[in-house]
Amino acid sequence: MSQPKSNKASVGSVQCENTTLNLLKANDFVAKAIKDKLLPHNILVLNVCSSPGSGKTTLMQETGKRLKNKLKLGVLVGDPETERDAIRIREAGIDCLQIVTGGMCHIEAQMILQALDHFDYKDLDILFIENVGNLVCPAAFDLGEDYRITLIATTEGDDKPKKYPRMFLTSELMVVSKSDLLPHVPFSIDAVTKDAREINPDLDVISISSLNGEGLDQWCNWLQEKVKQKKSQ
Ligand SMILES: Nc1nc2c(ncn2[C@@H]2O[C@H](COP(=O)(O)OP(=O)(O)OP(=O)(O)O)[C@@H](O)[C@H]2O)c(=O)[nH]1
Ligand SMILES: [Mg+2]
Repeated sequence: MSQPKSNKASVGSVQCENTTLNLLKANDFVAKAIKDKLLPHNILVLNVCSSPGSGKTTLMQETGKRLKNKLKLGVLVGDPETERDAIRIREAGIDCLQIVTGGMCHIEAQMILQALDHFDYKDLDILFIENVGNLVCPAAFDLGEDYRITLIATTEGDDKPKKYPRMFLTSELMVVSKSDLLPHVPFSIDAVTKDAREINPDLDVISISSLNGEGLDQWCNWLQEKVKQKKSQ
């Protein structure tokens, strides 16, 4: 079995004592239970992470518009409070269940396991998990996903991968969002890609704008390719 994402070592000059390892071991146990539960259904599970406001929900909505007639999509979306994101996603025609974390800054595997009892997932091609907006804590919690995707918006600054390395170390795809704003902000796609790949050389990178549609074909192709690979496993 591959090493659980939550226990992957981070890089940096100062390593703090990790006092949360027992909690993470318990989480990894539940993440494995999620994998076992979903295994017979061949569902591609994607854990979508980012800082607050980088464009995760907007990307879910745009993905729905483009792929809902080709693939069966579902979303579990986590927020500390409100049903707002779930309402937006359902308006785009995708089945969605809101996970209200009650103030917690990340989704834990046990929340997904509980949510699956209330969500019709068995016929899905893709189950997206939109994580709570946060570049730190979600990196530590394996949710049983096949791939972790991290958005970084052009408005956040291109220095973030080195400051929040574990998020990028444990992701397979980095989506640079809000590319339509590039003419207005000091942000270099080359610089952010170089930094992120120094942490994780295997990281895929796609640049998108949910506003003008740039890169969304490439994003949808990435998703369709991963679904194909999942179904052929
Ligand atoms: N210019 C621009 N704005 C965008 C784009 N995508 C999203 N936005 C805007 O960014 C804001 C935040 O978008 P959301 O999709 O709610 O972001 P989020 O990551 O889901 O936010 P949280 O769930 O709160 O973490 C909204 O005002 C969106 O309209 C984009 O591609 N370009
Ligand atoms: Mg959102």
